[in-house]
Amino acid sequence: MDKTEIKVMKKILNLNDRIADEVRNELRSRGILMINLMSSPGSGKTSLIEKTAVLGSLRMFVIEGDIQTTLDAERILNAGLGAYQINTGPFGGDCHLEAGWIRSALDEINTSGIDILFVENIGNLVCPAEFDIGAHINAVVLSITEGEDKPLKYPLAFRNSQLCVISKTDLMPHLKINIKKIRKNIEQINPEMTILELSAQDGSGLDKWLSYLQSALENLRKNALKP
Ligand SMILES: Nc1nc2c(ncn2[C@@H]2O[C@H](COP(=O)(O)OP(=O)(O)O)[C@@H](O)[C@H]2O)c(=O)[nH]1
Ligand SMILES: [Mg+2]
Repeated sequence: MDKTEIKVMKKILNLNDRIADEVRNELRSRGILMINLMSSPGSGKTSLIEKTAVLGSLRMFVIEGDIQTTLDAERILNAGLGAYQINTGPFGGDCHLEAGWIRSALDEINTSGIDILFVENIGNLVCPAEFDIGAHINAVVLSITEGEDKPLKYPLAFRNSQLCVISKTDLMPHLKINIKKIRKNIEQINPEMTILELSAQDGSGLDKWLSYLQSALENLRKNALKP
C-alpha cells in the first residue's frame, strides 16, 4: 500500500465519523435512541427484536443490514414494527454498515413517534466494529453457543461497545459452557461494559433488557447519555 492510499483511507474514516456524529446528534435532538446490534450471524439479533416488539411498550423501528435478502426486514414487519432494509450486495457486498447509509435511510424513514431505532448490523464480529454509524449505544450480542473465547478473539467489537447481550441462555443445559468465564473475558477487554444474560426463547432476562432500554431512553432524553 503506498502513502496516497493510506491518506485516502484516513479521509474516508474521518468523513464517516463526522456523519456519524451528525446522525447521533440529530437523533438525540428528536429524542430517538439508536442502538447498533453487532454479532456473528445467528446469535439471535432479529429474534431479540421480535421478542422486544411483543413484550415492550416502546415504539421501535429497525434498519436491517444484510449483504443479500430482505428476510430479516420481513420478520420485523411481521412482528408489527417498521423496517428498512439496506443490502450491500449490489454495491460490492460490504460486510459492515457506514454512517452515510444510515443518514440516507433516515431521509426516507418517517421517524415521528419512534422511541428506539435498532440497527441490525451485518452479521460478523469484525468489520461492523470498525465503523461508527452514529448509534448512542453499540451492543454486541454473543450467544452461549459461540464459546467463551470470542471476546478475546474479536476484541474491537467488545472494546467499542457499551453493552453485551449474552443470548440463548436457555441452551445452558445442553452445552459445556461457563458463563462466568465469558463474563471474565468480556471484562478483560472492556471493564466498563454492561452485560445482560437473556433468552429470546424462554424469556428469561428480558425484564432486565426492557428496563435497560427504558432507562437508556430516559437518559438520552435527559441529554445525559454520552455518545
Ligand atoms: N435456543 C434459542 N435459540 C434462539 C434464541 N434466539 C434465537 N434463536 C435461534 O437462533 C437462530 C438465529 O436467530 P436470529 O434471530 O435469526 O439471529 P441473527 O442472525 O443474529 O439475527 C434461529 O434459529 C433462532 O430461532 C434463543 O434465545 N434461544
Ligand atoms: Mg438477523
